[in-house]
Amino acid sequence: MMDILKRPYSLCQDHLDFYSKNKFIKLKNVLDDKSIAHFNNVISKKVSELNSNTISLEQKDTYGKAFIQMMNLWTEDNEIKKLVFSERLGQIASDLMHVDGVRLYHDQALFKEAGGGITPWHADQYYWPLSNDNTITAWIPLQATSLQMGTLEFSARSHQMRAGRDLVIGDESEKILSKKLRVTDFEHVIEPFDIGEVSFHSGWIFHRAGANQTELIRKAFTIIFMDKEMTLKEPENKNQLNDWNTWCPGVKVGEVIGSRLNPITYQIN
Ligand SMILES: O=C(O)CCC(=O)C(=O)O
Repeated sequence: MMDILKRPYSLCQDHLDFYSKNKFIKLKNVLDDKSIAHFNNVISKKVSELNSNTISLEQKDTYGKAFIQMMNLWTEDNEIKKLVFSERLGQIASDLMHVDGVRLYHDQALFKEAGGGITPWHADQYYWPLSNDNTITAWIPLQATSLQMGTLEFSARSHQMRAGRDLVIGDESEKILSKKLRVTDFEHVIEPFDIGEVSFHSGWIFHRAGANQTELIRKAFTIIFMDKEMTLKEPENKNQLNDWNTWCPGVKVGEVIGSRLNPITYQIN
């Protein structure tokens, strides 16, 4: 059944050119109905098992309202590990970045509750102590995702903008970045996701998601890949320091990030 996780995904030159230019891409049929149903099931079970939250949505801040967040589920569940180690996903990330292989930074489940709030504009790489931007997040919705559920939105080519890279995700980043991005000619891409469609975005692209206006949970699972040669840089803020300790334990500044939490998931033979 899970053959699809191993099967190569063929990317044409147009895909590669689109990604190079825009630093994100949405690809259809990366996974199929069966595999999505399966991972929806296993990931949902794991999230409910691990979720100890008792605070209601109303009591949460903007970040808390955006989603229930559970990290590195591959270390908790062997089925989820199959998805994270999927050759197909690793190959796509590797090809889009033009590198010889990728390793894991971390995975996470991002479940936007019914009535959950927006995910404010932000760029991920602000949080990461990584020496370059050869990073890609695969955002895998676990159901068909309508605009009303809060799909992932991108500001195409916005990696060119340096302003706003120092912003923590929150009310401020949403306010400042929506204003800044509005006066650029970067296209704001807001599209639904079909079942099996997956997006891939790089660390400096600005992105957000809308609120979940439905009665259903918007379930997404993300896998953050980096070039297998990625080295650790001196952290530039306390979030990067925290990420170093949490996601790359024991790695020294300047070294390739090869801790037990950062296995190579795909490489060209
Ligand atoms: O799922 C979301 O709402 C946001 C996801 C995101 O920002 C990311 O995966 O980088």
